[in-house]
Parts: sequence; structure tokens; C-alpha cells
Amino acid sequence: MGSKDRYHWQTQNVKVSGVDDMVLLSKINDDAIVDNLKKRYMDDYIFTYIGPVLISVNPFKQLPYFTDKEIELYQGAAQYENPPHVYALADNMYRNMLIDAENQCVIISGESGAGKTVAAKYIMTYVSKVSGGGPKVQHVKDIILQSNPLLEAFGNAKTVRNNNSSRFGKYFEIQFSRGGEPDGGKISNFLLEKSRVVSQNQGERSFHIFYQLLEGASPEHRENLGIASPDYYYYLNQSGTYRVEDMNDKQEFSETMNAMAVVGLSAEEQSTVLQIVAGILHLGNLSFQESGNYAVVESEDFLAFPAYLLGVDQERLKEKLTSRTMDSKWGGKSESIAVTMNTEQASFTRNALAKALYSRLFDFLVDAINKAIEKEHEEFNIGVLDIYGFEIFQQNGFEQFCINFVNEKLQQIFIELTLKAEQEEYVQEGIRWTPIEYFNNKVVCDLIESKANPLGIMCILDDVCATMHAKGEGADQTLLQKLQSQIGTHEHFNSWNKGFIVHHYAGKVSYDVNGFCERNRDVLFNDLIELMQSSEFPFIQDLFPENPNAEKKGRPTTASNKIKKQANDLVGTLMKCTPHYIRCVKPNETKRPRDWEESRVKHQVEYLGLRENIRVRRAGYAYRRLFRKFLHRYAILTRETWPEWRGDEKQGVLHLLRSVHMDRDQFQLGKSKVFIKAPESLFLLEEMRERKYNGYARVIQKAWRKHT
Ligand code: AD9
Ligand code: MG
Repeated sequence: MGSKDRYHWQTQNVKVSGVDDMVLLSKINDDAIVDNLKKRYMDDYIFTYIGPVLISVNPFKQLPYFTDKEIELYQGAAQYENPPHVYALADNMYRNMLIDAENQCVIISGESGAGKTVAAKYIMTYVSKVSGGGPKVQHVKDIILQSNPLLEAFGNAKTVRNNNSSRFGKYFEIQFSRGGEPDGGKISNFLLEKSRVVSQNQGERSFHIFYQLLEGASPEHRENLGIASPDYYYYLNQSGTYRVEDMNDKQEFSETMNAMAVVGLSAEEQSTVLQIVAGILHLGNLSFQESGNYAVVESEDFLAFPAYLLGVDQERLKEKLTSRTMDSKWGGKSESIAVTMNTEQASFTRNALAKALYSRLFDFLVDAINKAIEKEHEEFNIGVLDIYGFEIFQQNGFEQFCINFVNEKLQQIFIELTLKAEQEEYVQEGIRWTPIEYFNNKVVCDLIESKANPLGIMCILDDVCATMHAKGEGADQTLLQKLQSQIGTHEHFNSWNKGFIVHHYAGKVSYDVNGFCERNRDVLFNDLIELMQSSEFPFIQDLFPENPNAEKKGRPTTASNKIKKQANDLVGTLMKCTPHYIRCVKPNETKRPRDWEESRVKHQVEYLGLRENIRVRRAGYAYRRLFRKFLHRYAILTRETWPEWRGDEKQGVLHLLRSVHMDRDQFQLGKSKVFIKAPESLFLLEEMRERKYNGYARVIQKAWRKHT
């Protein structure tokens, strides 16, 4: 790509704002960083680098530089040739994977509404456009791209922070053939915020699919599924919010249905999915009243629809929502008895069923996508991590606690790999270097997940759940007392009258302890499992495959246990790939373009550790390679190293670098690796190498022509 093509898409706006790479800032402090980002943002440049790390500021409007023209421009181009862009990062991942034969991953972080999901989609589109492939590969590409609208319909919702907020996390591995064609894929999903199915805060909605169905259902569906307006359903009318600005539920419904078809769901499966969605809404309309100390269904007329849609017997549904089978031991014999519930327990049971149905339906969709793009032998992959961002609401519960924990873990990976590992390597290699201080959030991760000395919040929570049979507030209050007595003095922990406060890397969050134990325990009574297994629809039976009578060994798995395991497995997977980072910044809370809230941005710049990132980067070295690998790659540049250097490897590297006249302050030789400062010095080496090879190729061609 010639330099005259540089910035071609900026011809409308010739001035280049600020610096492209903040390593080049003349002063490195938070104000200078914020200033640079602001200058660029106001001129519609949302992307900026810190070396290989991409910073992206949410523009809240469609910018013109995401067309096929840019996709063309960034293909195979070196980072410095074009303005910073998410396409450059995507291209880099793709080339790296092919050239180095290594798996790549991109970790997209930032708070809720900062632009992670949008960035993830740009990456997936880019990779799909630049890679080749016949009809079969095209089919895989279609599924990969269509999985986005499908999972967003079922897994995203309007929150006060973001109108299209991801309420689940996902790691999408796009798998490639050796030739670089995407011929498979795998999605791992993380803890869906299923409590949203049964209630939402003011100003928020449940998952998009509910509103899409109500708006978009065909006349035939409307009748069959008992479709009414959203305010008719208890599960949707508590928050008083039904519409989202700039979102067309009706149109999105047809996109969701189309995506289901592309992913390979049969017509029958598609209608069962809708039936379950409607069934959940009707289930929510069952209410209970007290009758002689126990709960009865308030209006039996309301039983018909959910029973019909879920394919279960009406009487049985009623019975299972208002009573529960308990095993009792009596005189050495064990016997099952039905215990009646009070109204609170009945509503709780109804909600548990709705949540279980919905989250299992969600898992079914993820599985369906996975099956459609499953590949037998994995070769290379590019993983895209898009999770729910760090969030603070007026009221924060168990869900926020889990979401913020996962974010804490991602920050930890960033620190481990960019700040800590980089500095440790310098020490190990004996490179001259002034250490840079940074806040390591490992203490906060430990506070939450530690298994000993002291126990972390999650373990204390599990202990309380395992030992307490009391439901509701009793257990939650015990939890609070235990937290206070066991970790009350931790510097990142406080308690308050309704719960506890964690000092996260991204800010202090007050959690309301109410509901923690129940949500953590996350039990589904056997009665409900059996009820669903009695459904006339095999699809619904299959959502509940467990054997309710199987002996249960040890402690049941809790929600926090699951998320802890998922998060740590994820860290393991990511650590095996070559990592790339996108750090998303949210410029305002108004969701409006060109609105810049200085203090909010500054806060993010601080906690994302951008200043430390620049410092480490600047004092550091852009490129490092083992002597042997370096010699192998550039052997062609000198007579002495070609085809092989005999002798000490370090001396060989030194000989090579001297022969090409690299500035002495541009590199250092460590114990086993060569460190090169500026990427430009490396590009120079690459160019020389290419020229030599081309030269040889011409000589050989000439000789060959003579010969024939
Ligand atoms: V959350 O943690 O899932 O709640 P995200 O994923 O970080 O959050 P998202 O990508 O959904 O945020 O972005 C929020 C909204 O900002 C989008 O719906 C767009 O309206 C807007 N946005 C974000 N990035 C861009 C962009 N590059 N161009 C235009 C954007 N609009
Ligand atoms: Mg998102």
C-alpha cells in the first residue's frame, strides 16, 4: 500500500488529530491521554493505539470508515501504514495465525455500553470478508455471522446503561483450515443473567426476543400463542418499559427467525422455540393467593395457556406450582409426601421454572450453533471474547457481582500479560530497565475467589448455602455476618447495612446481599424437572435430561462455583493464544454522539491502566525473538549467516544487526532473546529480507529460462 493511499478515507477531514499511537505522546499523564482521545474523538477518530493495544471510544453514531473499501485497505498492510482501526487489529490476528501457525485471541474489555459487542462483530465480519473459501466455507461463515442476531435476541436486553446490553458472556472461536479458510467454530457461553426473565429494574426490559415475538408474530401465531400487548404480561409489565429508541422489534423478529433458519433449526424447532417463549410469558401470569395457610392459583383460567404451550397437564402444573414432594424418613422407612407451599414459595417456584426453561432454551440455541459448525480436527483458531462489561447500578445484586468478577479476571489477564510479564521478562533477560508501578488487581480477584487464607467471598457464600436450610433473608443475613467476621478488615472490602462493598479495579460497588444465597444455590426442584419431562413435546423433555432420582454426591454445584470455573477455564484458554487487546471507552452516559464527559473518561483511563501501559511500552521493546529464531529468519541478509550461522547465536545476531547498521540504541541483547525497540526498525529488516529473496528469485528464474 503506497503512502499516497494513506488516510484516503480522511480526505474530507485532512487534519490528523492528536497522535495515532500514544507511545508518541510528549508527556505521559492521564490528562494528556484524555486530551489526545478527546481531540481525536471530536474529529471522529475513535481508534488510537498504545503499541499493539487498540483503544476504541464509542462514537454513538455510524462512522463512514467501515466499508468494503477500508476492508480492502487494511488487508495485509503494516500497522503504521494506515490510521488505527479495528480492521488493522483483525488483519494482524489473521496474518499472525497463518504466518506463525499460532492461535490468536482478542480480549475486548470496557464497561457496559462501551462498544465491545460492536467491535466483536466488526472483527468477525472482517475475517469473514478477507478469507476465501467455496460454498461449504461460505455456509460456515453465514452461520458464524448469523449467530450474532440470534444470540443477541435471546441474550441481550435494554438496561439503563446500554440499549443492547449483553446479558451473557461469550468466547467465539473461529476455526480455520491450514489455508486460512474459516471452516468451523465453537462458542462457549457464560452465565446468562436469567433473573431478568422474571423481573427487571425500572427503565429496563427483559430479553429482546419477548418484545420481538409480541410485535412480529404472524396472525396465526398470535392466536395460537396467545399473543397480547406487553403490558398484559406480568413478566414484562413490572418495569414499565416496552420500547427501545431506534430499535424495531418487528423487523428484528424477522431477522431472528431468519437467523434460526440459517443456523439450521427446522421449522418445527423454530415454532417450539417460540412456543416456549410465549409459554414463559403465560406462566408468569399465574398468580397465587392464600387459602387456609397455603397457596392456591388465583384464577384457574390462566392455567390453560401455559399448560397448553408447554405441553403439560393443567392439573399437574397447578399441583407442582403449589406443592412440593419431600422425602421423609419415618421409622426407618422413607416415604414421599406432598408439602403445600405458601404464596411466596409458589411464586418462587413459578419463577424458578421460568428461569430454568429460558436458560436451557438459550443453551439449546448455543448448542445448535455449535453443532452446525463443529469441526472434527481443530487446526488454527481466532477467539473473540465479548462479555458483559463492568457495571454499577443503583441496586447491585448477585448478577452484578458475577459480571464484575469476570471483568476483574480479564483485567488481571491484561496486567499479567502486558504489564507484569513484560517487565519480568526484562529482568529475566537482564535488560536495562526502570520498573513501572501499577495496581495489580489480583488482590481483588483473591478477595472474591480465593479458596483459603482467607476464604474469598464466593467460598463463604457457598459455605452458607451448604449449611443453611433457611431461605430468604435469614441466610443472606448470616452471609453478611460471616463476611464481616472473616474478611471485614480486607482493604478492598467494607460492609454496609444492606450488604457489602467491593473496591473493584473499576470502582467501588455496593452489593445488596438480599437474594445472594437463593441465586447462588440455584436449585430446581425435582418436581419441576419431572413436570417438564412429562411434556408432550420431545423438545421440552430434552431440555431437562437429568435424572431427578439419581444419588447426589457431595455439594451441589452453585452458580458462583460455575462462574468461577468458567472464568478460570477461560483464562487458561486465553493464555494459550497470542493475545490482542481492545480496550473500549465509554465517553458519556447519555448515549449521544459528540458528548464528552471528561471526568468519566478520565476515570476509565485511570482504571484501565493506560498510562502504565504507555510507560511500559515506551521504555520497552516492540519486538523480541529468541536468538535462534531471529537468525533463522534473517539469515539471508549476510554471507556469514547464510544458510546457517556456525558459532555462538548471540554473536551471530550481533553480527547481523551490525551488518545492517541498526542503531545501537535500537536494540538490546538479553540472555536468550534479542529485543528491538521501534517497530520501524523491524520493518526495515523485513524489507531487506524480502528484497534479497526477490533478487534470488529473479536470478533463479533467469537461470531456469536459460536452461530450458
Ligand atoms: V455491554 O457490556 O454488553 O452492556 P458493550 O457490548 O460494550 O456493552 P455495545 O457494543 O453494545 O456495548 O455498544 C453499545 C451501543 O453503542 C451500540 O448499540 C451502538 O449503538 C453504539 N456503538 C458502539 N460502538 C459503536 C461503533 N463503533 N459505531 C457506532 C457504536 N456505534
Ligand atoms: Mg455487549
